[in-house]
Amino acid sequence: MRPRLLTPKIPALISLLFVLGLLAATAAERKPNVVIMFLDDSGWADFHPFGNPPYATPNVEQLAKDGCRFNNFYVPQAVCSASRAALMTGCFPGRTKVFGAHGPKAGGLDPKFATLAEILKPAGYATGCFGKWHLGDAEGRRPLDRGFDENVGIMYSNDMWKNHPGNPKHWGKYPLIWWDNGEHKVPEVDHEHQKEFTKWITEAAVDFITRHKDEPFLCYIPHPQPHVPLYTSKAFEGKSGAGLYGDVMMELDWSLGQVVKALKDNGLEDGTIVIFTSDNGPWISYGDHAGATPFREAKGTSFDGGCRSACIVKSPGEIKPGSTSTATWCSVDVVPTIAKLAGAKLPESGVDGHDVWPLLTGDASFENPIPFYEQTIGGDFQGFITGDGAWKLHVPHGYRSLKSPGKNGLPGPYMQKRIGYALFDMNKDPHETVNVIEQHAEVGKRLVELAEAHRKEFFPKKAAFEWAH
Ligand SMILES: [Ca+2]
Repeated sequence: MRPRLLTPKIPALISLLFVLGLLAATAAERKPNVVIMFLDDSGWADFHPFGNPPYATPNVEQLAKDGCRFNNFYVPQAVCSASRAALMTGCFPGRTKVFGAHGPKAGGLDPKFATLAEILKPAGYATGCFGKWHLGDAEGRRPLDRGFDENVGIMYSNDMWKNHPGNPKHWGKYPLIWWDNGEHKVPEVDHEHQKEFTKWITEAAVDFITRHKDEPFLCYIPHPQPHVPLYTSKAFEGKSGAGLYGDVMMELDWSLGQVVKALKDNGLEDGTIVIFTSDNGPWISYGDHAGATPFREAKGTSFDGGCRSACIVKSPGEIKPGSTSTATWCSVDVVPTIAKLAGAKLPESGVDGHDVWPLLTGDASFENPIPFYEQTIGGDFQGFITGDGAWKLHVPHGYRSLKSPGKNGLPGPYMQKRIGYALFDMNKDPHETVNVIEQHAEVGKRLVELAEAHRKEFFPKKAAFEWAH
């Protein structure tokens, strides 16, 4: 049927209403700016108020006073690229197949999975990525190809270079490049450049915030530190009195302070959500060059020392200042939560996380709708934490455990261990010490069945899980 033609007066009225509506929307609800500071290998206890390290972290403490600290925040894989893909897409590694840490020329994130920047851009956002990308260094996979308007930093880990302590020949095959908006600003990074990384990244982020103060923006700051090799600028050398790791943490804390100050200076504090966390737990084989976690094991394992990160979220007027939450959520929830706030459309292929804004704002009636958050290492599905945070299930898998710590930038050895079907009551036993799968056989059976259904869908080549208790 052909539409009826409108009389001339009605289109004019519609136009007027449209313009008035637009003006009202602009005045009343500017979309929130989003700042995500994502550290690399920082342990849960590396900052006050989560831990009590022997160095000062006043800016992180202030962020916690102004926002909410989340004690039960997870990443779905405690390794760099996999964790970043989950944050950027809202999908588990089991879906994106981004596993482990990608070296130079490795595939990175398949463009069929939209990044947070690609999701926010159509909603009117300016987008910047400052730091370590690690989702592909080839043409078509870099930040400028993946929805970011601006990019400064490195494409993979800062130890994938000619000065690698264990295998310089292998890692030195390709130069570590410092990129600046598509250009090779430093064609081959050396020690003196690494010392400036935290400062350069901070300056770029502050500059981006200042230039984009009149439009909504996503400012993603994935610092390459405190991943080894540790470096700090001259201003922070020896500053902590607690060794190089302390100096590095103090510079990262300074960086956070500079970013928050830039928001304040530009009158943006009230309209900005700040998320501060780490991609995974500490790389403990590096001993005095690694951070600390109170939880079991560390980076590269699916125990909480690897996959539970300290997290603070600040959103003035929305999140209660100085609050603490033990609600469980995960980095895959960031994309759907931010997309909802920004009025942006999620990809039709779907995401694994959920909009958890009520959880972030302390709505006690909110129940996390997700049954569990997948835990993987490499391509190995190793278990999950339930969405209510009550249970951690491990299915049989091998894992690395520290034999003896290294020193001064050199790693110590790991030994291999193995765990069978194990169920931990995370409310009573957050350190995963007592396997209660026999005492809670009904829970165990239900969760192993859930794991088996997930395996079938995402890891079909892995042997089936069987309940045999
Ligand atoms: Ca990492």
